[in-house]
Amino acid sequence: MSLAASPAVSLPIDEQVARSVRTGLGSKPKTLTPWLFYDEAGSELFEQITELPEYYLTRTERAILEHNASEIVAEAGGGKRLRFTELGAGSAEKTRVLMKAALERQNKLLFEAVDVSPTALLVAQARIEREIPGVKVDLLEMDYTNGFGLDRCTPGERRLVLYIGSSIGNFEPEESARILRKVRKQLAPGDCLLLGIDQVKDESTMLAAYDDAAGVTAAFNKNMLVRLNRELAGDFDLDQFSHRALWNDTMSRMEMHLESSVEQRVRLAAFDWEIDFGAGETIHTENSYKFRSGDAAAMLAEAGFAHARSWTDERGWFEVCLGRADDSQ
Ligand code: AVI
Repeated sequence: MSLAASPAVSLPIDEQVARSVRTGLGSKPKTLTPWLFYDEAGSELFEQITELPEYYLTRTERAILEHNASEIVAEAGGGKRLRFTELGAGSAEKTRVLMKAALERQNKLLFEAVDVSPTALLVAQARIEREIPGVKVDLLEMDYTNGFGLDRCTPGERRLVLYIGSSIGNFEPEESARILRKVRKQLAPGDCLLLGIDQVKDESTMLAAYDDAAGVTAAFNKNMLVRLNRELAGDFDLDQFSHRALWNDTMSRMEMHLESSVEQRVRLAAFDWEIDFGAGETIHTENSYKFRSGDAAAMLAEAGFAHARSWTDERGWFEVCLGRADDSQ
C-alpha cells in the first residue's frame, strides 16, 4: 500500500464499505469480503448464476424441498401451527413450496422475510400474497449476522427458521457457529431451524459451478472491482484481472479469487490510496464451504439444536437438515 500525492476525491462513501475495503486490500494476502458482491448488479448476476446449467446448488435444493415439503413441515410443526422466518430471504422463490405445504395443515401462514436489503423482497411480497392466498409476508430489514430481535411466537405456534441456499457456507466456521447460536437464542424449545448445505462432491463438478462456461460467475466476481471503481473512485482495469475458482481440499471449500495478470498500481481516489499488485497476485473474494455427512448434525448440536432429520437428493449432492431447539438455553 502506498499513499498518492494527489488529494482524495470527496464522495458520499458508505462507511462499512470503506472500512472493509481498506482492511481487506491492506492485508496480505489481499481480500475483499463477499457481501460486497451484492449491489444491484451483483444481485442480478447472482440470480443468473442460480439458473446456470453448471450451478447445481439451487436446482438440487429446490428438488429436495419439492419432494419432501409435506414431511418437512409436518416434522417441524409437530401438530402445532407454523410460522416461517427466512434468513437472507432474497426473492424467497424456493420457500414457496414449503408455504404451500404448510397451508395444507393450517389456513393461514405468517412468513417473516429477513434480509439486509429488502429490494427483491418488496417485489416478492406482493407476488406471494397474491399467488398464495393465506400467506401474510412481513419484511424484516435487518442484518441477521449481527443479531436480530424476533417477536415471540403465540402459544400454540412454532417457528421454523429457514436458512437455506448454502448461505451458511460463505462464512468461516467460527462465524457460522456464532450465527447459529444467535438464531438459537431467538427460539423457544421445540422451534426448528432448516439448514441447506452443499456437500463435497467430485472436484470437476464443483469447479464448473464456480467457473461457468458463459462467464457469469467471472462477471459476478469482477463486479466487486466495478463497485470499487464506482463507489470509491477506483481505476481497476477489469481486463487486467482474471476470475479464478479453486477447490481447497484441506479447508473443504471452493474459493474465488481475482488474479492480477500483470504488475500494476491501482488507485482508489476516495482514500487517496495507491495499491500495488504483483503479476499473479490475487484478491481472495469468497469461500464456499462444502460439508460431509455428519457435519450438519455437529454444527446444529454445537448451537443447541437436536438433529431431527435430513433430506438429500439421490446423488447426495446437497443436504437439507432440520434441527430442533433443545432445552439447553
Ligand atoms: C450465495 N452463496 C451461497 C453462493 C455460493 O455458492 O457460495 C454465492 C456464489 N458464489 C459464486 N457463485 C455463487
